[in-house]
Amino acid sequence: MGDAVVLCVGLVCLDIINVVDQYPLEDSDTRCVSQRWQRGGNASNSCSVLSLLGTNTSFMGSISPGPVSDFIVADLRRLCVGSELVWVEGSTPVACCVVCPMNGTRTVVLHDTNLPDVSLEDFSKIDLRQFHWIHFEGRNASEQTRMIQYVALWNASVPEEDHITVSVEIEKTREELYVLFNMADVVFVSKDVAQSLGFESARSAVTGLYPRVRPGCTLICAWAELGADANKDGVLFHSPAFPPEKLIDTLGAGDTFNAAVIHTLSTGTSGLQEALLFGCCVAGAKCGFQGYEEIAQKFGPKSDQT
Ligand SMILES: Nc1ncnc2c1ncn2[C@@H]1O[C@H](COP(=O)(O)OP(=O)(O)OP(=O)(O)O)[C@@H](O)[C@H]1O
Ligand SMILES: *[C@@H]1O[C@H](CO)[C@@H](O)[C@H](O)[C@H]1NC(C)=O
Ligand SMILES: *[C@@H]1O[C@H](CO)[C@@H](O)[C@H](O)[C@H]1NC(C)=O
Ligand SMILES: *[C@@H]1O[C@H](CO)[C@@H](O)[C@H](O)[C@H]1NC(C)=O
Ligand SMILES: *[C@@H]1O[C@H](CO)[C@@H](O)[C@H](O)[C@H]1NC(C)=O
Ligand SMILES: CC(=O)N[C@H]1CO[C@H](CO)[C@@H](O)[C@@H]1O
Repeated sequence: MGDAVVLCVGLVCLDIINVVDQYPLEDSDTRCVSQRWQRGGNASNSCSVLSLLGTNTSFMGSISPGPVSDFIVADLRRLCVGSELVWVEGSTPVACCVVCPMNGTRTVVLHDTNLPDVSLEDFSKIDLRQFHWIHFEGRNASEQTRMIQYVALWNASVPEEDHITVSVEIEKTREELYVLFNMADVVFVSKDVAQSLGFESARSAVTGLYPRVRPGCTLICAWAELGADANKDGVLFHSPAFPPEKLIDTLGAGDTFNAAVIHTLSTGTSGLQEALLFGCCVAGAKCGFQGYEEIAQKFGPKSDQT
């Protein structure tokens, strides 16, 4: 459905990715199998996947002028992701990632340059008429709460068909983010957060955490190679994982899953069970290749799947 434009708000950074066949020893001097620059950040990755799946999408986040932002801006354009960038002074964050497919590990060292987060003031400057779905990567709960309240006011002022659905991702184990549980229509809670709150499976997490969300909310928890579970008003859903023949690159599997679920739900024509299955299917397939591009051939609008 071409008119569902999705905005994702969160971090964008540069990922310098080194693929190695053996994790390097400290103070050693080794070669990698391959190296690439990739636009990263959870919300920014989800935008790439949404666009490759054929959903119009824009990214909103803070960025500082310089060679890193030149790369990022060109890459957003290359993947047809619209941008609502907030230009600030400082330096754009860069992450060095060492991906070791043999061990199934991806070690990330992020230089979080603490750019000021997108504020309500920035957010209130964008034209909300173009968006039907806004996804927030939980980072700054107080400011994001205000933005979501702003969307609620917007909803109240426009006809039903122009209402904006809100989703949030609660990925980091930071207590102050947990107020976001009860602010959205769709909540993605990570395995990390679920485990830190004492849950040992996706199913127990979506059941046990349901009292924290609003009635009618869709609560979703992905659990790596065990797939994902969801709960909507006490009705439980599950999808298994669909592992690729060979694990190549699991970096961003979670972001891919979120995007594929949002892609499915935002068309409004498919249910939650289909969304979970599609999420696991695309995320699993993504673990079998580097980066995201192949998603377009396998699952995009011109492929024969979906
Ligand atoms: N090893 C795997 N094999 C098959 N599917 C996987 C694997 N890892 C992740 N997935 C798929 O990706 C989805 C998201 O997983 P999860 O959120 O645990 O990823 P993640 O490790 O947080 O990814 P990242 O942190 O790199 O974004 C899972 O529901 C599953 O469908
Ligand atoms: C979605 O993107 C396509 C291609 O860029 C564009 O032609 C179309 O008008 C967009 N739709 C909306 C609703 O913005
Ligand atoms: C990777 O796997 C090898 C071989 O099993 C093991 O010796 C090594 O400790 C592992 N490294 C990490 C970082 O897990
Ligand atoms: C959240 O964002 C606002 C606006 O950028 C900023 O003033 C505030 O310090 C941020 N809070 C945290 C905890 O980062
Ligand atoms: C906006 O409207 C949609 C559709 O009615 C509703 O599901 C959603 O909760 C509203 N969003 C907010 C933030 O109030
Ligand atoms: C930059 C950033 O916050 N990356 C995170 C994206 O999400 C994964 C889990 O899905 C984290 O491990 C990353 O650190």
